[in-house]
Amino acid sequence: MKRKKVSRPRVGIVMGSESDRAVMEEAVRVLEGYGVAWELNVRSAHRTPDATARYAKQAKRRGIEVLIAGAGGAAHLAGALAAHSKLPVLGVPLGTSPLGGFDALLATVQMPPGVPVGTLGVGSWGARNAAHLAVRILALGDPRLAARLERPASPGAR
Ligand code: RP5
Repeated sequence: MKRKKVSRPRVGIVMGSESDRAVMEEAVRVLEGYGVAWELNVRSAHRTPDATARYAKQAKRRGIEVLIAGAGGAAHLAGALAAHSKLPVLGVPLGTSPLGGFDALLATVQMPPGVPVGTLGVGSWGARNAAHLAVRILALGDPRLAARLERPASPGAR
Protein backbone atom coordinates (compact mmCIF):
# COMPACT_ATOMS: atom_id res chain seq x y z
CA MET A 1 0.00 0.00 0.00
CA LYS A 2 1.50 3.31 -1.10
CA ARG A 3 0.42 6.33 0.89
CA LYS A 4 1.73 9.85 0.94
CA LYS A 5 2.99 11.48 4.10
CA VAL A 6 0.99 14.40 5.40
CA SER A 7 2.74 17.62 6.38
CA ARG A 8 1.49 18.16 9.96
CA PRO A 9 1.15 14.71 11.52
CA ARG A 10 -0.50 14.46 14.95
CA VAL A 11 0.18 10.74 15.38
CA GLY A 12 3.67 9.36 14.93
CA ILE A 13 3.64 5.66 14.06
CA VAL A 14 6.99 3.93 14.44
CA MET A 15 7.75 0.34 13.45
CA GLY A 16 10.86 -1.69 14.16
CA SER A 17 11.34 -2.90 10.60
CA GLU A 18 10.02 -2.56 7.06
CA SER A 19 8.73 -6.10 7.59
CA ASP A 20 6.18 -4.64 10.07
CA ARG A 21 4.66 -2.31 7.48
CA ALA A 22 1.63 -4.33 6.38
CA VAL A 23 0.33 -4.65 9.94
CA MET A 24 1.11 -1.09 11.00
CA GLU A 25 -0.66 0.29 7.93
CA GLU A 26 -3.83 -1.03 9.56
CA ALA A 27 -3.37 1.80 12.06
CA VAL A 28 -2.92 4.25 9.20
CA ARG A 29 -6.21 3.10 7.68
CA VAL A 30 -8.09 3.82 10.91
CA LEU A 31 -6.49 7.24 11.38
CA GLU A 32 -7.36 8.20 7.82
CA GLY A 33 -10.95 7.12 8.45
CA TYR A 34 -11.10 9.85 11.10
CA GLY A 35 -9.12 12.36 9.06
CA VAL A 36 -6.27 12.37 11.58
CA ALA A 37 -2.86 13.27 10.16
CA TRP A 38 -0.12 10.68 10.70
CA GLU A 39 3.41 9.71 9.79
CA LEU A 40 4.93 6.25 9.61
CA ASN A 41 8.65 5.64 10.09
CA VAL A 42 11.04 2.77 10.71
CA ARG A 43 13.16 3.10 13.87
CA SER A 44 14.64 0.17 15.73
CA ALA A 45 15.47 0.19 19.42
CA HIS A 46 18.38 -2.19 18.81
CA ARG A 47 19.44 -1.53 15.20
CA THR A 48 19.15 2.27 15.22
CA PRO A 49 18.99 3.19 18.93
CA ASP A 50 20.31 6.73 18.47
CA ALA A 51 17.82 7.52 15.72
CA THR A 52 15.04 6.06 17.87
CA ALA A 53 15.96 8.29 20.81
CA ARG A 54 16.28 11.32 18.54
CA TYR A 55 12.85 10.69 17.01
CA ALA A 56 11.23 10.40 20.45
CA LYS A 57 12.96 13.52 21.79
CA GLN A 58 11.94 15.65 18.80
CA ALA A 59 8.41 14.32 18.35
CA LYS A 60 6.55 16.76 20.62
CA ARG A 61 8.43 19.75 19.24
CA ARG A 62 7.38 18.63 15.74
CA GLY A 63 3.70 18.67 16.72
CA ILE A 64 3.22 14.95 17.31
CA GLU A 65 0.70 14.35 20.11
CA VAL A 66 0.58 10.55 20.37
CA LEU A 67 3.16 7.89 19.50
CA ILE A 68 2.27 4.40 18.30
CA ALA A 69 5.06 1.81 18.25
CA GLY A 70 4.83 -1.61 16.63
CA ALA A 71 7.60 -4.17 17.04
CA GLY A 72 8.03 -7.92 17.02
CA GLY A 73 11.49 -9.32 17.83
CA ALA A 74 12.88 -7.96 21.11
CA ALA A 75 9.90 -5.62 21.26
CA HIS A 76 11.39 -2.84 23.35
CA LEU A 77 10.64 -0.10 20.82
CA ALA A 78 7.62 1.34 22.61
CA GLY A 79 9.52 1.37 25.90
CA ALA A 80 12.49 3.07 24.27
CA LEU A 81 10.21 5.81 22.93
CA ALA A 82 8.58 6.23 26.34
CA ALA A 83 12.05 6.57 27.87
CA HIS A 84 12.76 9.59 25.71
CA SER A 85 9.37 11.31 25.41
CA LYS A 86 6.54 12.37 27.72
CA LEU A 87 3.98 11.90 24.93
CA PRO A 88 1.50 9.05 25.39
CA VAL A 89 3.04 5.93 23.84
CA LEU A 90 0.80 3.12 22.57
CA GLY A 91 2.57 -0.20 22.00
CA VAL A 92 1.56 -2.83 19.47
CA PRO A 93 3.25 -6.21 19.95
CA LEU A 94 3.72 -7.92 16.59
CA GLY A 95 3.69 -11.63 15.91
CA THR A 96 6.88 -11.70 13.86
CA SER A 97 9.12 -13.73 16.18
CA PRO A 98 9.28 -17.54 16.34
CA LEU A 99 7.27 -17.25 19.59
CA GLY A 100 4.34 -15.77 17.70
CA GLY A 101 4.10 -12.45 19.49
CA PHE A 102 3.63 -13.60 23.07
CA ASP A 103 7.22 -12.54 23.77
CA ALA A 104 6.53 -9.16 22.13
CA LEU A 105 3.39 -8.76 24.24
CA LEU A 106 5.30 -9.32 27.49
CA ALA A 107 8.18 -7.07 26.43
CA THR A 108 5.80 -4.27 25.50
CA VAL A 109 3.36 -4.51 28.39
CA GLN A 110 5.65 -5.04 31.36
CA MET A 111 7.14 -1.57 31.65
CA PRO A 112 8.45 -0.55 35.06
CA PRO A 113 6.40 2.14 36.86
CA GLY A 114 6.98 5.67 35.61
CA VAL A 115 7.72 4.71 32.02
CA PRO A 116 4.25 3.82 30.79
CA VAL A 117 3.36 2.13 27.53
CA GLY A 118 -0.34 1.64 26.82
CA THR A 119 -0.23 -1.82 25.31
CA LEU A 120 -2.75 -3.09 22.79
CA GLY A 121 -3.40 -6.56 21.42
CA VAL A 122 -1.00 -8.52 19.23
CA GLY A 123 -0.89 -7.82 15.50
CA SER A 124 -3.48 -6.08 13.35
CA TRP A 125 -6.18 -5.90 16.02
CA GLY A 126 -3.67 -4.11 18.22
CA ALA A 127 -2.57 -1.80 15.41
CA ARG A 128 -6.16 -0.83 14.69
CA ASN A 129 -7.04 -0.34 18.34
CA ALA A 130 -3.89 1.73 18.90
CA ALA A 131 -5.19 4.10 16.24
CA HIS A 132 -8.69 4.14 17.78
CA LEU A 133 -7.19 4.92 21.18
CA ALA A 134 -4.98 7.62 19.70
CA VAL A 135 -8.09 9.23 18.18
CA ARG A 136 -9.84 9.16 21.57
CA ILE A 137 -6.81 10.76 23.23
CA LEU A 138 -6.69 13.50 20.59
CA ALA A 139 -10.45 14.02 20.88
CA LEU A 140 -10.05 15.10 24.53
CA GLY A 141 -8.69 18.42 23.28
CA ASP A 142 -10.37 18.54 19.88
CA PRO A 143 -14.16 19.12 19.91
CA ARG A 144 -14.50 18.48 16.16
CA LEU A 145 -12.82 15.11 16.47
CA ALA A 146 -14.90 14.35 19.57
CA ALA A 147 -18.07 15.04 17.57
CA ARG A 148 -16.76 12.86 14.75
CA LEU A 149 -16.27 10.03 17.24
CA GLU A 150 -19.96 10.17 18.12
CA ARG A 151 -20.98 9.49 14.51
CA PRO A 152 -20.95 5.91 13.18
CA ALA A 153 -17.49 4.86 12.08
CA SER A 154 -16.90 4.67 8.33
CA PRO A 155 -15.79 1.24 7.10
CA GLY A 156 -12.22 2.55 6.89
CA ALA A 157 -12.28 3.60 10.52
CA ARG A 158 -12.94 0.17 12.04
C1 RP5 B 1 11.80 -6.38 15.23
O1 RP5 B 1 12.07 -7.68 14.82
C2 RP5 B 1 10.92 -5.76 14.16
O2 RP5 B 1 9.95 -4.94 14.78
C3 RP5 B 1 10.29 -6.94 13.45
O3 RP5 B 1 8.99 -7.20 13.96
C4 RP5 B 1 11.20 -8.10 13.79
C5 RP5 B 1 11.96 -8.62 12.60
O4 RP5 B 1 12.64 -7.56 11.98
P1 RP5 B 1 13.42 -7.79 10.59
O5 RP5 B 1 14.46 -8.84 10.86
O6 RP5 B 1 12.39 -8.25 9.58
O7 RP5 B 1 14.01 -6.47 10.23
O8 RP5 B 1 12.96 -5.64 15.34
